[in-house]
Amino acid sequence: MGNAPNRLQLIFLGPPGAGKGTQAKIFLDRSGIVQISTGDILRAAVSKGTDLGKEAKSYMDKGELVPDSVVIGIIEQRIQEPDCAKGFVLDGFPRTLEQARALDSILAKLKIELSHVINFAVPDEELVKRLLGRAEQEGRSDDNPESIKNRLQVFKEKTQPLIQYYTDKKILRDINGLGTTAEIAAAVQNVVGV
Ligand code: B4P
Repeated sequence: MGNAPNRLQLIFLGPPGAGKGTQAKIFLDRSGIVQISTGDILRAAVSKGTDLGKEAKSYMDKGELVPDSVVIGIIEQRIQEPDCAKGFVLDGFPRTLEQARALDSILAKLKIELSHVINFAVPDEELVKRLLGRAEQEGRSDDNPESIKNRLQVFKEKTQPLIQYYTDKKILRDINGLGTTAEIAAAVQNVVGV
């Protein structure tokens, strides 16, 4: 097993508001490597009113995770699309150990490996400030105080164990998520080399 030269498979990990989506977009502009955001895919389904969207909305508005089987199915299909030939940045996936283990199986079948898992560390107070700021600007339905509190709790219970999971695999790299977006993008570039 091994990656083709120049392929990059990255995971951007971190709590809600850590800057995963923000940094994945900057990375896409710089490298041309696609961003796969489960949050964006689910929000697009909600706005189109598809069956997936109707199911996802009830979880997202409360700050709960959408069931593993749903998001795993989305990712399995998406990473086999032609625009992923140079690799991809997973933004917001995996979020549970079950998702991480499923991703390992999917990648093993495709004979590709994760390059790095970038963990953006940001204190809770700053996360809440950012998400409430976004609520004022973008009006996302899950950026309200109750849902934000739940999303942070869900992160600690369900997603934080992934830090140990990827530390054990020796591919986790911590990045300070405090600072300007340009400073953080430079730190990502330093780790990834692109
Ligand atoms: P996401 O869309 O992933 O939402 P998020 O965790 O809030 O992160 P996002 O990427 O949007 O924010 P970012 O940190 O970039 O998920 C939404 C919901 O979808 C979940 O709650 C869940 O229900 C569902 N879902 C998604 N994936 C799932 C999965 N795998 N399994 C199950 N359910 C899933 O940035 C936030 C804000 O911070 C922005 O306003 C930005 O401008 C600001 N910001 C970023 N960097 C900054 C910086 N350096 N300084 C100041 N502000 C900054």
